Amino acid sequence: MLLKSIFLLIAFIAFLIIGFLFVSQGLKDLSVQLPDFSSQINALTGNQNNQSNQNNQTSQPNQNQVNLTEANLNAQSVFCPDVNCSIELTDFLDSANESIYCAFYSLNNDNVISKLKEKKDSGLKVGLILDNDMKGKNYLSQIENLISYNDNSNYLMHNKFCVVDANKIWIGSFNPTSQGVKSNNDILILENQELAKNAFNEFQEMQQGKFGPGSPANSTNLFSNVELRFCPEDNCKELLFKYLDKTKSSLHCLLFSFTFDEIAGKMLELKNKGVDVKIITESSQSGSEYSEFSFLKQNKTNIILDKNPFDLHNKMCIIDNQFVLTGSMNYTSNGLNYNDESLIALDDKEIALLYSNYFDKYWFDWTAN
Ligand SMILES: [Ca+2]
Ligand SMILES: [Ca+2]
Ligand SMILES: [Ca+2]
Repeated sequence: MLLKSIFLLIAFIAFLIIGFLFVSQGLKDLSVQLPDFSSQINALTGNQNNQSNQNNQTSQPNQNQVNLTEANLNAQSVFCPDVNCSIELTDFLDSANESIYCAFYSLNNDNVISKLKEKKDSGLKVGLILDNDMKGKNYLSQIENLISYNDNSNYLMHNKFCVVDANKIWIGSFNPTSQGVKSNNDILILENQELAKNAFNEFQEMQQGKFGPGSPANSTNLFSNVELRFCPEDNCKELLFKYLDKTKSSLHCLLFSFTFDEIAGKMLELKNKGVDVKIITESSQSGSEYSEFSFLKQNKTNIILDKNPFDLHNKMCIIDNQFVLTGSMNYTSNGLNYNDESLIALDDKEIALLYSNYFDKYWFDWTAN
């Protein structure tokens, strides 16, 4: 009996020792595996960071360029519906002597269509890129031979620019359509060969069927007082935030569709720092659950809705009465990340004053009872 008890005790102790060794070995294995596993996670996230850094580097044009020179620019602005933008565009196209290359999301204005045909018939080189939303429209039949379409339906060819005679560009928020003329839109007309070349390169790129994310990030920034980028490849977000970050006294924006949280967050941050932030956004877009209207309003930022029964279609901001940011890019995820868009930043006090007058007029009209 005693022997049996001693045997059982020894067996129990042996069991405990073997069990302890087994568990501690298991823990050792785990303790070896855990660092490996976490180092794999680190490696993965590290790689991802590197990758996004690389992407940022390739899509932020000319970050290393220094000593940019001031562009010799002849700049004009056009504001609708204060003037008839289709007449202004037709006049602009009429001024061409050699070539016209335009990229528009949509086009149904008869005068513009007739002018393109007339210029082509008189021997000019004429090219047009439209979004595939415009394909098969009857009124385009007379110029169908001039048109290339964006055939990728995952995102829009949303540009609104023209280059004429390789030295003048028309660029802004205006689609030459019946709706476009009655809506609020702004356009810059800039005379500069390098900017025109940049826009023409983008035109050619799209004509070759290269649209959207992954199309060549080939915009070059040569100037200290103006920069033109084409989204999504040229990192328009970086350009926009470069200017938002340096805002000191005022930020006045007219924004058609506004759903990009990070931009609204930045505006609130600026407002809280004492910057005079004023935003007008399109009323028909403000009901979207993604709209920043309620967020900014709840946070006591000066934001109002437009009273144009058509669209407040601008995508522009005036910063410190000195800088103008405008183009085709809505402040939305699609605008910043997926569609073919343009964004131009201009440092020009005279043009900024014209933009401020336009802004102030509508701010006054639409805040008055
Ligand atoms: Ca492109
Ligand atoms: Ca490009
Ligand atoms: Ca409206």
